[in-house]
Amino acid sequence: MKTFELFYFPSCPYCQMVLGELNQLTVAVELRNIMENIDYRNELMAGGGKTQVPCLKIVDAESVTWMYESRDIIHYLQQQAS
Ligand SMILES: N[C@@H](CCC(=O)N[C@@H](CS)C(=O)NCC(=O)O)C(=O)O
Repeated sequence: MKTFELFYFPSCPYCQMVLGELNQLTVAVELRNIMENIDYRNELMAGGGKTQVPCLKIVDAESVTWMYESRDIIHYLQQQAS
């Protein structure tokens, strides 16, 4: 089983595209606003290697993947929903 966390901030247009898509899908994604919580920003930097948002953290039993790029994230989430 995989879990998902989306690192984002509200005024980012790329994040809004992903959030808009999320509203259409039934995939459970926990939201991590990096402007609201410095711990999320630090986690993103430490794990993903940069603070660019949106970034989808994908966790499964064996690995953690940090996916950047709104288009890739949207495409990936659409696949998870289908
Ligand atoms: N090509 C990227 C662009 C993402 C992007 O430019 N994000 C900006 C916020 S709107 C950002 O995180 N800038 C700060 C940084 O790169 O550290 C995408 O489509 O996701």
